[in-house]
Amino acid sequence: MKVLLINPAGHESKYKKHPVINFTAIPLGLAYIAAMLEEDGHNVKALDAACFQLSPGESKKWIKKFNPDLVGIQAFTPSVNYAVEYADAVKEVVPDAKVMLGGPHPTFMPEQTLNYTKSIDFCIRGEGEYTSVHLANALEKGKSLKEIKGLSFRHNGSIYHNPDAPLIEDLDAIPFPARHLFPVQHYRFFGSRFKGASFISSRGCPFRCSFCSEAALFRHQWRARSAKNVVDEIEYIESKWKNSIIGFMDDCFALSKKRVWAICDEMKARKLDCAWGCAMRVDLVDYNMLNKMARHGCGMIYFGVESGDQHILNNVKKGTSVKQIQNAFKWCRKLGIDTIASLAFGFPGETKRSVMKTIEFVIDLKPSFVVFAAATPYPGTPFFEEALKNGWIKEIPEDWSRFTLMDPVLELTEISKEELKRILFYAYRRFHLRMQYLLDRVWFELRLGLKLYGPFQTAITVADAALPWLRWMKKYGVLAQLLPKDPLDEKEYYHRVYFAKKKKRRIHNPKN
Ligand code: B12
Ligand code: SF4
Repeated sequence: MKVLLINPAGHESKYKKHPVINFTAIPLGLAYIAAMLEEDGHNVKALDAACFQLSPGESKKWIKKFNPDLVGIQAFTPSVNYAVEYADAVKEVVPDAKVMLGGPHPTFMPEQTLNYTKSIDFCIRGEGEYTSVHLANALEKGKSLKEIKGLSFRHNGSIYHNPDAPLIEDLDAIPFPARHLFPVQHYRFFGSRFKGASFISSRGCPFRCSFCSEAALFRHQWRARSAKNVVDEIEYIESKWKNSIIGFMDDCFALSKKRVWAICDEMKARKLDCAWGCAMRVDLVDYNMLNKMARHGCGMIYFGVESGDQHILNNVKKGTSVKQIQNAFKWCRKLGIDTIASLAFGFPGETKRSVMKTIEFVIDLKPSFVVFAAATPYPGTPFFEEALKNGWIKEIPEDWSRFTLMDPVLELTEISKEELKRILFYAYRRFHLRMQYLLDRVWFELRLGLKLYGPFQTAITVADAALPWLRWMKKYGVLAQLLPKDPLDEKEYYHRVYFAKKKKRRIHNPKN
C-alpha cells in the first residue's frame, strides 16, 4: 500500500525567520510510524510541509504525484485546524485515498477532530506505530476495523471509538525512525546553523505537572530503550549525517541514573565523540551525574523551569523548588554545559509581580537560551479541565490555532491577555538585548562551530546568527529595540510602537 505521511505547516511560519525561536526538527512520531510501515512492506513517503512552509494548496502537486492509498497527518493542538486543511487538499486530488490523523490532539479530541470534515476518515489515538500498521493492512485486505485498538472512525454516519491500544512495552523492538524519508539536513535548533538530530531514548514521564499533555499521552508510564539500542542509533546517525547534534527530546531522560551512566559508558566504549543535549528535571540532577554527562559530550540541557515563584510551581504540581533550579543551573555553568530555561507565564495564581520576579530570576540563572511561553491548557491535562471549570476558557474551542504557547488564551482575573502578551514580548527583549547574552551567543556559536565544522563554516554560522538581528534593527529602528522600564507602562509602549511604525513608513516612502 502507498502511504504518505504529512507534517502540516502552521503557525510556525511566522517564526521561521526569527533569530531566537526558530526551531525546526524532524517529526519523530511520523518517522517512527514510517519505519514500522516500511518494515511491514508498505511503500512510504513523507512530506514535511512545516519544514518547507508548503501550504495545503502547494502540497497538492506533491500528493497527486505520489497518488497514495493512505495519508497520515500529524496534529498537535495548535496545528489541528491546519491538518484539517491538508486532509481536504488530499481528498481534492486523490478522492479515494483514506486519511488518518494522529498525534496528541486527535488522541484527546477524536470526536471533534473527525467532525471537522468528512475528509478525515480515522483518528489514531496514542502511540501510532502498531495501530497504523494494523489499519493499513486491514484497508489493504478489506478487513473489519472493529478489532483495531486505538482507532476512532466514522461508519454509516456514526463515530466509533475502539478500545485504547496498549503502550509499547519493549521500545527496543521497534525499528529506528525512518530519518531517510525526511529532509534531515534542514532541521536546526534555535536559529543556529548546527544540524540537529532529534532523538527519543525513552517515552513517558511519571510526574504529574498539571499542564503537561505529553506525559498524559503516554499515560505517565516511563519506558526506556536500552543503552545499547540508543547508542546503536546514535552511531547510525553519526555515520550517515556527520556532526549532527543529538537532541534527546525525551520527557524524562534521566529518570534512571543507571541508564544515563550506561549510555555514557557505551558511547565511550565505542569511541563516539558526538555533541548531545537532553531535557531534564532540576530535581533529578546531581553534580556527579552532570560531570559524567559533560565528559561524554553532553553540551546542552533543557530544563522546564516554568516559574521563579515557588507558589506557582506548587500550583502546577511541578514538584521542584526554586533552590533546586538554582543549583542545577549553577552546576551546569560550572561544568561548561549550556542550558535552556523554559518558562511559562499566566499559570493559576500568576500576578504581574510574580511574572516580573520570574524574568529577573531567569536572568540571574544565566541560561544560554530561554523559551518564554504563555501558559496554555492542552486537552488531556488537568490544567485544561481547571481552565474550563473556572471559566478561564469559556468553552471547548473549535479553532485551536491560537494554542501555540505564544498567544495567551486564558481569561485570568489578575492579568489580562493583552498584558500577558506585552510581558512576553518584553521578557524576550529583556533577556536577549543584553551585552552578556550577545557575547555568550557569539561564544557559543564559535565554540561549537570550531569543534564541529572548522573556521570557515563557523564564520558563516556566526554571521547567520547575527544577520537577522541586524535586519530587525534596520526594519524597526534601533530605538524600537530599547527596553521600556515597565512593560505595562502604556505610554511608553505606544511611544515605542509609534517610533517603530514611523521608521517603517520612512522605509516605504523614501521622500519622507
Ligand atoms: C520535538 C518536538 C517538537 C519539534 C518537532 C515537532 C514534530 N512535528 O514532531 C518542533 C520544534 C518543530 C515542535 C514544535 C512545536 N511543539 Co513540540 N514537541 C516536541 C517534543 C519535545 C518531542 C516530539 C517527539 O518527537 N515525540 C516522540 C514521538 C515518538 O511521540 P509523538 O510525537 O507524540 O508521536 C507518537 C504519537 O503522538 C502518534 N502520532 C504522532 N503523530 C502522528 C501522526 C499520525 C498520522 C499517526 C497515525 C500517529 C501519530 O504516534 C507517534 C508514535 O508513537 C514533544 C514532547 C514529547 N516528548 O513528545 C513536544 C510537543 C509535541 N510539542 C508541543 C507543542 C505545543 C509545540 C509547539 C506549539 C511549540 C511552539 N510554541 O511552537 C510547536 C507546534 C508545532 C506544530 N506543528 O503545531 C506539545 C504538543 C501539545 C499538544 N497537545 O498538541 C508537546 C507535547 C510538548 C508539551 N508537553 O507541551 N515540537
Ligand atoms: S516533568 Fe516534564 S514531562 Fe514530566 S509531567 Fe512534568 S512537564 Fe511533563
